[in-house]
Amino acid sequence: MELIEGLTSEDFLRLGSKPNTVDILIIAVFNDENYGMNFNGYAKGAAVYTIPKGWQVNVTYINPSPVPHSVLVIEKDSLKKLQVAEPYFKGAAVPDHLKGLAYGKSSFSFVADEAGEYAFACGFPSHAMNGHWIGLEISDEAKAPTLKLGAAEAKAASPAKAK
Ligand SMILES: [Cu+2]
Repeated sequence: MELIEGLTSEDFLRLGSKPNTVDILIIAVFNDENYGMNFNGYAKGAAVYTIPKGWQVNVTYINPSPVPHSVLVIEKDSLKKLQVAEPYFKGAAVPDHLKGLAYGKSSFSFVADEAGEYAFACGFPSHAMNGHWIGLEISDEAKAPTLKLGAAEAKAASPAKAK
């Protein structure tokens, strides 16, 4: 488990090193929830990131398991599609998101320039419709990013990581 050694839930959401940027960590198969089809231990939208509109989102994706998964941002409404084709925001996907990635790490950035309800979804065929997604709200009202895990209260982002 070298890929996720030393990482904690504090790393799931951190302020970025520049203003109006945020660093998000998404770990596929974090535990056994939803037969492993989870991100950071949550599936079916049970975790929700809220990001102020206009912020830059830097995502690090890690899959420590031998089963291929991926992540991309799609509109929440398109979760029921069998094949999740393209990311909603420019650049908001890992490479080869339909093929997936096992035992690996990848990263991407995008600008959340449109408010709405989205999802961080797995692009591996049929996974998103089987619950492999968590929520992403791009908000006009939010002043700061938050992360809500399960029934817990939404939590503010951790401080930027010391470089
Ligand atoms: Cu998946």
